[in-house]
Amino acid sequence: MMKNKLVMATNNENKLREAREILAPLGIEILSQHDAGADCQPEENGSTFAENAAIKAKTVYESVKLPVFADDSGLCVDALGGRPGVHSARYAPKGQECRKLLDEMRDIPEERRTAHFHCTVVYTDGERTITADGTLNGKIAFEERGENGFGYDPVFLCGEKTLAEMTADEKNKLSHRGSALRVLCDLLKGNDDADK
Ligand code: ITT
Repeated sequence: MMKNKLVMATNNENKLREAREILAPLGIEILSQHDAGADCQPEENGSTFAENAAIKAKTVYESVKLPVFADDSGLCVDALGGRPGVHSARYAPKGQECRKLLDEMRDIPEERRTAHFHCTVVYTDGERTITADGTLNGKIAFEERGENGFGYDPVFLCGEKTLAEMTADEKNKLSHRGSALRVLCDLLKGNDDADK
């Protein structure tokens, strides 16, 4: 049966907020792992987004025994061979990631500044494990712009605007997280219809 309440395995308040904004219109309510009683920080020792998302979802599921999903995401910069990628959260101390990236890329010309955000979400309810992906293509700007969003949003250009210059709605319509969560929702619904 389609569950309209899911636990999100994350300690990142911004991901939680965005997932709520994206899933509320689809009738899905999200409980944080903290509110569900799981105060854990699973060790993300996988080498892919999918492995790390599965580690987080399964660890929190074992603790709460309710349907859970996790999001593992990051920024992949072409000129840096895909870095910081799965290491995006650990690339620099919180709040300094944009400055460090701009510094590392200061000699890279505009045409070689292509990048994408990737998000893998993994759902588990103890019986089924479902995985969905989303990406967002863009470019790394030469300076930080905008106050919204989090992480690398002030340096990620989508057309004329950085993600931090967009409203939450504008970002969620385009974002890697929005795409992955909408695909997950469709897969969950498809599964439920097949069970009927
Ligand atoms: P949890 O593992 O607890 O969910 P986390 O922040 O450690 O939280 P990740 O390991 O998936 O999560 O790291 C994702 C990092 O990638 C995140 O901390 C940001 O630096 C970056 N990131 C992911 N999505 C982003 C977005 O939409 N905008 C800006 N930066 C993003």
